Amino acid sequence: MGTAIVLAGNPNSGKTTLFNELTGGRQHVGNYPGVTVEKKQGIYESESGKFDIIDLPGTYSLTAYSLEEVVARDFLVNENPLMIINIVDASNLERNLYLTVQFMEMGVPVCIALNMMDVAKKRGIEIDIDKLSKLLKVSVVPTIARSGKGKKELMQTVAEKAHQPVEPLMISYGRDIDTALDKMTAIIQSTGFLTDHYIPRWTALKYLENDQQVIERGYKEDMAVALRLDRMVQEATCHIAATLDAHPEGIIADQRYGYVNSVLKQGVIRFYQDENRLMVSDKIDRIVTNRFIGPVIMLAVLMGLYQFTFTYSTIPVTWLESIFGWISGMAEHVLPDGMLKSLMISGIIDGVGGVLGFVPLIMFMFLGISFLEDTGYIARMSFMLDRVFRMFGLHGSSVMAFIVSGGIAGGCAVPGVMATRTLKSPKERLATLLTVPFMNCGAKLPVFALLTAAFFSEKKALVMVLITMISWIGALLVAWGLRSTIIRGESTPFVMELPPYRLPTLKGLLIHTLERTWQYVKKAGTVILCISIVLWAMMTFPQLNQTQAQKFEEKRADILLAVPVQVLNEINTPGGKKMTAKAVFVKERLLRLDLEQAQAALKNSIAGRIGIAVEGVTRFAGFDWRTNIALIGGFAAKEVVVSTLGIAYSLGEVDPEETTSLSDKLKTEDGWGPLTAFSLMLFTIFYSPCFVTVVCIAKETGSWQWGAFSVVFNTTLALTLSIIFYQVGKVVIA
Ligand code: BGO
Repeated sequence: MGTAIVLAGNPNSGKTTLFNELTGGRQHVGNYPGVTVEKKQGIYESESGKFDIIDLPGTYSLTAYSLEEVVARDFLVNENPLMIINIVDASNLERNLYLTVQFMEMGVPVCIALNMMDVAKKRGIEIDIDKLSKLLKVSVVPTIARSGKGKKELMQTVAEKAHQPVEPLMISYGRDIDTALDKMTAIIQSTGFLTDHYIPRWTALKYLENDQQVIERGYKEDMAVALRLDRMVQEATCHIAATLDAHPEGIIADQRYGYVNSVLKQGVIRFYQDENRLMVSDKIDRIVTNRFIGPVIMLAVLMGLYQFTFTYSTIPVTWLESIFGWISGMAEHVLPDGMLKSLMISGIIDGVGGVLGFVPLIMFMFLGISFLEDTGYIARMSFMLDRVFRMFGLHGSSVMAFIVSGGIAGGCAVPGVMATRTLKSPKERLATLLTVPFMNCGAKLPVFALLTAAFFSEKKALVMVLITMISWIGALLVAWGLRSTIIRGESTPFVMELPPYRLPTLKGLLIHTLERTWQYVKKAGTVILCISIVLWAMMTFPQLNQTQAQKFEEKRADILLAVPVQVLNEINTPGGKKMTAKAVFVKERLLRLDLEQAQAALKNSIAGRIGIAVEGVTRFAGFDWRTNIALIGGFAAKEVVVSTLGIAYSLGEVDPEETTSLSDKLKTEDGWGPLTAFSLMLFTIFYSPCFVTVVCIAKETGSWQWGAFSVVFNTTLALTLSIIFYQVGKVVIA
């Protein structure tokens, strides 16, 4: 082992200042061998000993991308210094510790000089130094290099720890990388490959990071082993690209940051304002996080957020509906009957209306959430609920997304998915956003209302409670299942420290809200419009062929030919004087014919054909082709289930708010009963989210695979549950 102590750290962390403080006038400047990078050397001498101090070039990482990084790394490997004094900027811990972790992975002894403590204090950052030291298992000494404060303690610690053996840090990089790392490390160890220079796991890690310097050195050292390692890296890279759609290098960097983050989140950092504010916060917390009153306050706050999002946003939603209603009316009036008119109204205008219709909801929800976030209340809520949610692999903050999505029946999964942005851990966020669609959004309610009115009119309240409980239990169990299988991984340690309460500024709230809302419009808008048009086409094409259409025309002609001209005039002058009984009768026959034609057209469409094709499976859950078409329509928006059922049962488009005629009809239909109705409710809770939610899931996760997953997984789950329920129910009733 050499005798030098090196100073290493990020640029601007205060290395030069500390170097000057330690060495005073006893320093000289040269170059590192073969390169023009400046090398400063000096001597520190005190009662704790005499040390050579070398100032390494400032770097953020230890890859081989820049000359500075290569120089720093080579120096550590070739000169084998006694110890690294790693200067860490206390006001920017996360970024600085990223480098620290890499030193520790190299297995070189590290002592942290936690510099800029004055700056951190000014910024309201308080650091638990003992905890940081304990978690990282390295000595940490606070310093203010500018004033020389802490330098003596630092050098005493260095003298004490310099000769102690160190264990290299081993971070888990996730199953795929860890498996490759272990296999490669074993080969490196058994062949002694580059072991004179690096520790085996570090070499393997650098191979996976595609580090050209180490790879070139490897070829010179032993071509056979180097090629074997190359192959293993290629295999791992392909596997990771296929399974995680990422490069090993990216995952390694993410996991390192994840490690640093988890250390910091275990109570190492605390932000505070000033003593007075802290005391006020403590007093408020005594009530707000109280074991008994806390949950009541939380429920009230959640109800308040829910009310705020869904009550006040109805005003702009109504405006938007009126505007789009007016535009539709204009198109209806101006455009000639035909395909273009149908596309304009049902595809484009409804599609744009659909995108913008969510904007007020999202805006109001984010305004509410930003307010709770900025005041500091969300941290309290997460703190109180974390233990419960953690059991299911979620996070305390998941609760808001569930509530907004319809945890209290009547929300909406689109803002719910967006609300998961408050979750910092990617795995818990993913599990939350995949399960929030199980909540009972406002669009599912007309379906429940229709079926309850038809088959459980005596037990409306009980059915609603049951449905709410099933959706919560289902969502939590699925989250647990996902977190134990495909989204497996440690839960993020929860930040137990709670920031002080603050009064948010209006400007801050508005900026947050507008930014997040704009992201929804920008990211999801165009895709939603396209899918809206595709769904319209699925429900419209292919149209009835000429012979089929002709048949309806002939029937219409038969009716009209059989009535006197006077009655025809009565029918054709709407708003005229009261119609005679004969005219009313004829008009009803014509209307019934229209409805039959609409039913035939729907049955003939792509959606209709799919509905008929899957009947072979869905009848085990009690659903015939008509229900199937309605459920396909529900992919556009869940309330469409009701209106499409209306068309499928020749009642025309049923208004989801007014379903008496449809519920009366279902009561008398063959194949319908309480069992089928509840099976359909179960299916409605769990099956594919509407496509707007699917687009949001894809955009928020950054992967269409997760969007597709939510469609396939949820529908399979829903069908399985409904079939089990229906079949068991049939046996029990029999
Ligand atoms: C300037 N506390 C404070 N407050 N500042 C510090 C500390 C500390 O503990 N340690 C260092 N600084 P370098 P690298 C400057 O140069 O040692 C300051 O890259 C200025 N310059 O004084 O150079 C230090 O070697 C004009 O600040 O870092 C320096 O790692 C106005 O952090 C800066 C204000 O230190 C970087 C500061 C013309």
